Amino acid sequence: MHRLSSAVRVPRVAAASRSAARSFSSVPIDPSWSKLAQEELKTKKPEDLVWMSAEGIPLKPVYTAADVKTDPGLPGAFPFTRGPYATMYTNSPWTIRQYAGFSTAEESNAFYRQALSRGQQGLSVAFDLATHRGYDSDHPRVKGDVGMAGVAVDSVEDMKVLFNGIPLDKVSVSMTMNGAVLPILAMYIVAAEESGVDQKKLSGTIQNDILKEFMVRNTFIFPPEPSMAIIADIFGYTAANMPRFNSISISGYHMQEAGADAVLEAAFTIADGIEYTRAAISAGLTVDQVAPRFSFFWGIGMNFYMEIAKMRAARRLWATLIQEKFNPKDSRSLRLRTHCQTSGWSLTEQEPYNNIIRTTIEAMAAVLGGTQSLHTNSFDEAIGLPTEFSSRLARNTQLIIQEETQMTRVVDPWAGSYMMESLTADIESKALKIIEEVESLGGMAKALATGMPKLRIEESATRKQARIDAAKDVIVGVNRYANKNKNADGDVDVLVIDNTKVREGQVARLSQIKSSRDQSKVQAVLNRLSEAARNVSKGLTAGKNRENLLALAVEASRARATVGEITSALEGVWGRHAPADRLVTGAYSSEYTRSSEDSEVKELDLVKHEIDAFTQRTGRRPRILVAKMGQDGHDRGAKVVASGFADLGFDVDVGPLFQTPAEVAKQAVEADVHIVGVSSQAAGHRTLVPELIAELKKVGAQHMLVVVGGVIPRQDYDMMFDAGCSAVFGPGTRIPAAALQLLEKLKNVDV
Ligand code: MLC
Ligand code: 5AD
Repeated sequence: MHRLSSAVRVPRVAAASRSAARSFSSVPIDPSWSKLAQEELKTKKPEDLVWMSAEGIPLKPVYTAADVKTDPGLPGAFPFTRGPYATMYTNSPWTIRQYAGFSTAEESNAFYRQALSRGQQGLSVAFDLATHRGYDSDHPRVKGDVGMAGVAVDSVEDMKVLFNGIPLDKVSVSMTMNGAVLPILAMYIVAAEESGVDQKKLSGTIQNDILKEFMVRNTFIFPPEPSMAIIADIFGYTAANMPRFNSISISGYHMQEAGADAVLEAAFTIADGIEYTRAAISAGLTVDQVAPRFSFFWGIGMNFYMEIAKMRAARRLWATLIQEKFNPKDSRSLRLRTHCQTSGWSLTEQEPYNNIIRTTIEAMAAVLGGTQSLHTNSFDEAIGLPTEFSSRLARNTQLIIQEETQMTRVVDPWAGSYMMESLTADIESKALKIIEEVESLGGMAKALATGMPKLRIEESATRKQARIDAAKDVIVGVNRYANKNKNADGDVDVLVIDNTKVREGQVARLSQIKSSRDQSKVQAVLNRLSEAARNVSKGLTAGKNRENLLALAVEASRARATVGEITSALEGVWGRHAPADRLVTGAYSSEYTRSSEDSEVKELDLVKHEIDAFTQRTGRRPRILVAKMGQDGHDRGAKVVASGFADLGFDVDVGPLFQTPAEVAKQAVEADVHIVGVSSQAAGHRTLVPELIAELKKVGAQHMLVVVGGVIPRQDYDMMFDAGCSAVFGPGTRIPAAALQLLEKLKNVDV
C-alpha cells in the first residue's frame, strides 16, 4: 500500500486569534442619542446596534462631530484624502476601462474596436494564462489554457493584430502582465513603433506588480530577487523613454479577491508601493523619477461605506508615508491615482441577474471613493467569460452613472460626513499598524518570505467562507431567499471558445514567424539577454555595468523572438519559481461554530459522525487531494476548501499549482487518496478533467472519486459527469454540504 507522500503534504499553521473585540461596551456612543434610542429599542441596548466588520472596525448606529478627529483638507492637495486632482470629475470623469481579451488577437481586436465605438474610453488587455507564464502556445504544458482566460499573444505579430486600427497615441492601454512582463511590454512598444507611434507618446499602464503575484495571484515566473530586478529595469526604461506611461499598477484588488478585508488590502498594497520605491532608489533612480508614474488598483466589494473610506484612507497613507520616508520634491509623487474593479468574488452563479445590481452598487462606491479608471464586471462573471450582451450592460452601468446621475458634479461629496471621516481614520490607523509590522520585518519582500501576508489573507478568506456558510453574512439568492424554482433564473448564454482551434492557429503563426526571421540575429539578442540575466544574479546594476532587460527585450521583439524564447533565455539562468506553501487550520471551524445556528452546528456533528464511521470501516480517515491543473493560479477556492475540509476532519493534501493531469494522477496515487478534488477557475476543466480521469485509469486508480469545483458553466456539467466526475460543485457550495455528499458517495466505493 502507498504511504503518505511528504511532497504533497502541506504544513499547517494555526489561525491567529481574532483581533476584533467582541464586546462593544467600549465603543463610545453619543449619550443623548442613546437615551432617545433606548425608548425605541425596548429590551435591546443601543450597543447591540453596533456592527463589527470583518476588519475589526465597529460600525456604530450613529456618528457625531465628536467622532471626527481629522480634517480631510482639499482635493488635489496634501494629504490628498479627497482625491488626487483638485477638480476631479467636475472637469474630467474617470476612464471607463473594461478588462477584456479572449481567443485570438483578431477576435479581441474586433471586440475592442466595437467597445470603443460604444462608449468605452480606454483599453485593458487580458492575456491568456500561457502568455502570463511565459509559454508559447505550442508548449505542451499549456494545452488547456491557450486563448481561454484571455487573448493568446506569442510575438509582436500577434500584438500588431491586437491593436490594428486603434490609435495608440490617443487611446490609453492597460496591460495586465506581471510574469512575462518583459516580452509583453517590449512587444507593445515595438507594435506601436511599427504602426508609426513613438514610445514617448504611449499612455497607459503595465501591471508589473510582482509582489502581489507571490502573495495571491500566482502568475510569477522567476524567483523573487530577479523578478524585482526586472521591475527596477522597467522603472528605469520607462522613466527615460515613456514619460506618459504608468510603470506599475500596485494592486490590492487581487488581495481582496483572495479574501483580504479592506484594512489588509490597503495595508499590504501601500507596503508594496513603499518596497517598489525602495527598489527604484537602490537601482539608482530618484523617488521623483518614478513615483509620479506609479498607479494603484483596488477591488471594490459590497461593503459600501468601507470601500469608500478605504480609498480615502489609502490616499492619505500614501502621501504621508512617501513624504516621511522619501521626502520627494515633486508633489505628484505623493498623489495616489487608482483604477478600480468591482468584485468578481461577490458575484454569484445563482440568480445571475442579481449581479447587475451588485456591480452597480460597487461601481458607485468606486466613483464616490474617487477612482481614476474603472472596470465593472459582467453579470455572468461566476459562469464564464462575458458575452457581447453582458459586457454591453457592464459598460452601460458606468455610462449611466457618468452621464445620467449628476454624481460627477461634486468632488468628494462624503467629505465632512461624521461617519465617513471617522471610518477613514479608523482604516488609516489600522492599516498603518500592519504597514509598520511589514516594515519591521524589513519591508514587503522580506515579509513575503516569512509567509505572513499570504497567511493573513488566507485566514481572512477562510473566516469569510465560514460566515457565509453559517449564513451570518447574507448573500441574497444563495444563503437567503434562494429561488427554489431553478428555471425562473433564466438560461444565461456563455462564451464558448474553441481552445483547439485557437491553439492550432497560434502554432501555425509561430512556425511561419520562425521560418521567416533571421535566426542568427534572434539567437544573438537572446544570448545577450542571458548574459544580462547572469549579470543581474551577480548584483550588477542596469545602465552602469549591465544592459537594461527591457531594452534588450525590445530588440529581441523587433527581431521576432517569441514570448517563450525571451522567457527561456532568462529562465535558463534564474530558473522557474516553485512556491512553498502552508495551510491555515482552525479558522473555519472556530468562525463557523461561533456564528452558527443550532441546526448548522448539528450538521457539523453529522459530518464528524460520518467521518468516524468511515474511519472505523477503512482504518483511516477519508483523504482528499485538492488539485490545480494548467496555468490557472487562482487558488482562493482551493485553499479555502482545503482548510475547511481539514477542519472538518478529512486528511487533506494540497497539490502544487500548474500541474499537468499526469502529475496530479501521480500525486493522488502516491498519497493514496480517496478523492481528487479539482479546482478550476480559468475554463481549463473541459480539456483537463477528462485527461485527469484517463491518467488515473492508466495508473490503476480508477476507484478514486474525481470531483470538480469552481467556475463551471451549467452547460458543462453533463460533460463533466460523462467524463466520469462524481460531483460538480459550483460557486456558493457550502463546505459541510459538499463534505456530506462526498462521504455519502464514499460509502459505495470499495476502499
Ligand atoms: C484627470 N486628468 C485631469 C483631471 N483628471 N486633468 C485635469 N483635471 C482633472 N480633473 C488628466 C490626468 O492628469 C491624465 O493626464 C489624464 O487626464 C488621464 O487621467 P488619469 O487620471 O491618469 O486616468 P487614466 O489615464 O485612465 O489612468 C488611470 C490610472 C492608470 C492612473 C489608474 O494606471 C490606469 O488606467 N490603470 C488601469 C489599470 C487596469 O485597467 N487594470 C486592469 C487590471 S484587471 P497625464 O498627462 O497626467 O497622464 C486584472 C484582473 C486579473 O488585473 O487578471 O487578475
Ligand atoms: N475578459 C473579461 N474579464 C475578465 N476577467 C478576467 N479575465 C477576463 C477576460 N478575459 C475579469 C473577471 C475576473 C477578474 C480577474 O477579471 O471579472 O474576476
